[in-house]
Amino acid sequence: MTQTPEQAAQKPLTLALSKGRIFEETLPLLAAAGIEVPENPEQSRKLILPTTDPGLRLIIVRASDVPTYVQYGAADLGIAGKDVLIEHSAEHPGGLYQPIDLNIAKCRLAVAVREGFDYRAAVHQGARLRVATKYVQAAREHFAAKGVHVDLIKLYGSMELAPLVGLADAIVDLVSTGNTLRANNLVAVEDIMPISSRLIVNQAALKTRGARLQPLLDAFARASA
Ligand code: PRT
Ligand code: MG
Repeated sequence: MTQTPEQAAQKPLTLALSKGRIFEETLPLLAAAGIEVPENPEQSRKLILPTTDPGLRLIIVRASDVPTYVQYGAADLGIAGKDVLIEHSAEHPGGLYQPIDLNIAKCRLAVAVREGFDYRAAVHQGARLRVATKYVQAAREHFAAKGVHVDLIKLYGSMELAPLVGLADAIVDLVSTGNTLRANNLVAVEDIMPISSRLIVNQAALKTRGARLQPLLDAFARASA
């Protein structure tokens, strides 16, 4: 894996992102920088995608793995939701430079409960709440700041099910249209924070490949302003 500085300078920049909404909403930002992506990861199943800029390639990874690829330098930069970045930073503090809020893949992190569950009364009475979530770090900070005692139950998906089958009193989940909550007879009772995706950059790449990275960072900043 050891490279001479000349080899490193010639290697294309690698941008890590997840398929789905982040990929779709990144395409217009790349287009604003004059860069097109000829292949669609949903169809091609390729994990490394060329772009029309020979100096830039994409890698397609799980949303929660994007910070890991960037932190270890396997990707020079990446795009990840604030939700993912909060959970990652709790385990790997200080490893990532997060220069630009791209204002894409927007939603909010919220507390939701079963319709009819009196969340305010439970909080007011000082009841110990069972909260299921994938966002353990953000949830812990939120309830600690409010002085609410919670037992957090870590889940990896389908949080909406937990209150319906008695696993938890509440969930902390991302909400965009609210359709998923409604379909499962849940209601959002508290907003925790607005979420959008940020550009993240490997610290070493910023130093050694800054001249290559800067025009791309500038283009992203202009396109997302
Ligand atoms: O899906 P997978 O398990 O592979 O990973 P992921 O869910 O982490 O990835 P992906 O692509 O679904 O989400 C990537 C990023 O998009 C997240 O990290 C968020 O920052 C952002 N984002 C924006 C969302 C949503 N909106 C969103 N609505 N991520 C997830 N959702 C889910 C939410 O968890 C809930 O299940 O959609 C459902 C609610 O949607 P509504 O419209 O019914 O309210
Ligand atoms: Mg998803």
